[in-house]
Amino acid sequence: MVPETASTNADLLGDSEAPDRSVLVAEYQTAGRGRLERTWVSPPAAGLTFSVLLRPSVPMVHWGWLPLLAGVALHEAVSATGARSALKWPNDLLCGTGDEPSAFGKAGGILAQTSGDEVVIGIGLNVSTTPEELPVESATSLASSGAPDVDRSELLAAILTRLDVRYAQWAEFGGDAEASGLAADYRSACATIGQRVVVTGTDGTIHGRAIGVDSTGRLIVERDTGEQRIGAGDVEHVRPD
Ligand code: BT5
Repeated sequence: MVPETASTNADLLGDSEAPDRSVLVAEYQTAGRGRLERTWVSPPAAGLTFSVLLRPSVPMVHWGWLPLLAGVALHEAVSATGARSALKWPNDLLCGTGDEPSAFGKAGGILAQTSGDEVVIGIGLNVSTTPEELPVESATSLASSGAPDVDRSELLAAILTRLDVRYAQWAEFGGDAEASGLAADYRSACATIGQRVVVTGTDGTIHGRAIGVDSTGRLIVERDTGEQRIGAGDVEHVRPD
């Protein structure tokens, strides 16, 4: 645990001395990273910002499941606090209080980065962050989602435990997400499936209905022109008119 650093992901990435499952927690990040050069912004001690270094023994072809696996672990630990949560594909944690999980705000984000034989999974989660402290309108926190008194240390321990259990199960099945049950659990936690979506990715912008997640973790989108499988991108859940 460090009081402050630029980015826990940056600190662990490429650290050849760090053993498998090293964890680095920071109370504050001055340059927290999101995907695609975006940032993660969180005031000191209001949330959790940490990274876990993994050296997976399973074939690299399955590593794409790791950020989704982390999403499932995060969802499980957060749900146990009493907050309602769901995943937005690929791995945003949504929380909220209404009836419709797909319309919840973003309470957590995951950034997986690979270097050689290591994968660093970074998790940012808004815990007691107030609406004024949240950096964007689409963000929320556990405190605003029905879990006002969460102990951050206990929650961190719960997330790491769930991550450990999920990782061991997945590794036991050689990284096979279907055989290990990970894919099924991901699908049932994922609020994106069944929604009208706009997906922005390397193939441009796609409009359609998300109808599933395949066995490699890609989002299946049904369009007028047929099905498309998307490996990476940003999803917006479109509310019905
Ligand atoms: C993510 O990226 O959501 C991954 C965030 C990972 C952060 C962790 S913290 C520990 C570790 N060390 C790091 O340096 N990073 C990891 P992405 O899907 O690209 O979303 C980024 C977008 O989320 C930003 O452009 C904002 O719109 C929004 N955002 C930034 N801070 C947020 C916050 N605290 N809560 C909700 N949304 C936020």
